[in-house]
Amino acid sequence: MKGRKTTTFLQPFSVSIDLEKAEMLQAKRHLVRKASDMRGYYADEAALERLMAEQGDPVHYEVFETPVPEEHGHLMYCTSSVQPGRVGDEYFMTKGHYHEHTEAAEIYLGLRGEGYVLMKTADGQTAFERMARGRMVYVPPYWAHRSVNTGSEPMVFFCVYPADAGHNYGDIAQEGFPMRAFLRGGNLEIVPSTGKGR
Ligand code: S6P
Ligand code: ZN
Repeated sequence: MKGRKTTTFLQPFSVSIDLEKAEMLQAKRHLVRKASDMRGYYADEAALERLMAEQGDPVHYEVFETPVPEEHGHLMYCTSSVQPGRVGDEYFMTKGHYHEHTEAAEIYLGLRGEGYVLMKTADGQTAFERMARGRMVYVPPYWAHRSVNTGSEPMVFFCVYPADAGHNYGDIAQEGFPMRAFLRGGNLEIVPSTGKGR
């Protein structure tokens, strides 16, 4: 083998993903984001409070991971599951982040449900790509990404990205996202943000 080993040496391993349920089995890390974790993110803050008053504190999304060392050379992988639902007329979504090392790209592969990945750059470019079972979305370096479930069942996707990428939520918390996904008049609308929420 050529070259010096500069990252943790691991034995090969494999994990199962139940493709019917779209669940990573035996995941070792499980992150849950509930409505109360999403305060400040949706356009209609009052609608989020109403939803919590009516439904308790429903789960908005979960991430299942079997971690590897967060080091250059390794690849982190996970499944994310975004619940169906709306806050007012805005679809449930993830917080969204840049990678701390902004040159780190990411691949999403849709396993279940449908929705969109909203993306933005720090210099004001925006894009969105459709997510569905069997569809791959490439999030290039420098693009912040947020996932939105526009369907009626959980939207689940597999993610893989450089394990040392890190996550930067602070910039989105400050800048907000320049577009949002709504159900209006029975139709999906992805429109520019008008100021409220992140
Ligand atoms: C990680 C990858 C996903 C998200 C997950 C939750 O780089 O993009 O696993 O972490 O979809 O979204 P967020 O924005 O709360 O991290
Ligand atoms: Zn990411």
